[in-house]
Amino acid sequence: MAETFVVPQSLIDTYAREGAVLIPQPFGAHWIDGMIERVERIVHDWEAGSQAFPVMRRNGAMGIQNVILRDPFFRRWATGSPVASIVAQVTGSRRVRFYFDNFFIKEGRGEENGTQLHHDVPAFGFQGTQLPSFWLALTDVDMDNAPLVTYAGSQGDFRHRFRSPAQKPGLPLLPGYREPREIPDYLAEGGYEKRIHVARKGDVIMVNPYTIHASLHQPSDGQARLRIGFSSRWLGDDVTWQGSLYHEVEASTHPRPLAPGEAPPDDWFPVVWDRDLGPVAERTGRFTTHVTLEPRKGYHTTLEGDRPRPA
Ligand SMILES: O=C(O)CCC(=O)C(=O)O
Repeated sequence: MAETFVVPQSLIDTYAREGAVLIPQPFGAHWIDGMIERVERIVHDWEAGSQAFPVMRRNGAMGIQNVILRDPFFRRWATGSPVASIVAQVTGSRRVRFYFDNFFIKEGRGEENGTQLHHDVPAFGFQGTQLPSFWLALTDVDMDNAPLVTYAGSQGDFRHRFRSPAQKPGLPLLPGYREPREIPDYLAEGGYEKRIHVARKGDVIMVNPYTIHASLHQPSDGQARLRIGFSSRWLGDDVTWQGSLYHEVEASTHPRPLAPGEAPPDDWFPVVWDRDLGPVAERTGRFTTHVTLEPRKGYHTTLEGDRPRPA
């Protein structure tokens, strides 16, 4: 039976007001210990030549994507721990579906591995206000270990979009988007206060997809430190497909083109948790998603939506 965790109303209010909130220790130690053991094993095996997980190491940082789909322990966490019900409580969503996940591991020393200012909404083809990042600390993340930084209130009225600083070069600036170099002006104009989220291993920081965030970097003091953040993304009631040229890879994974404004199809993104029915995926065993790293061959995305690629 899925475990429960009741999020205090004060934290739900903080998330609504500030666009981010730290939730202290919502999971039993067995989940956290198991996840740490698994991710250490994944990195160890990758260093020994395994290709089972897509690990990327660069500039004192390491990323691993889509671990939940590939690893049975992480899948059990996604369906049997309180994660999906916490997402529902904090975002006010009636139903929650799984989207994808990525690890943000920092193992370097110095400025190169801080995360740049950005928000998540432009990076995803599915968009809405109920699509949080559920960022779980798997190490202590002190001031000197690259804590997350968010700007309170910068989720604004959900109309602003800065294209991703990590976007593939050469794409045009689409209508409705601004350049990421304009983010500091947006923050200054709004007077949004900077919050630095020092976290203990096992703490969660939930971030609204419109909230501007970043991370500090590890200091250049010669000491090797490991900082592990595990970010899973979840789809709530108001999320629909808004794919554009910026979401070509994601669209290419879809078995059929989605219409703009279409809700996540049930068979691609089955419900994990429902306010009336509780932990649906745990009971039915139906759990999957459609974001993978490997674009499906034969699809491309146009400004009107994604379409089969002409022969
Ligand atoms: O952990 C980090 O440094 C960045 C995390 C992040 O940007 C995210 O989860 O969206």
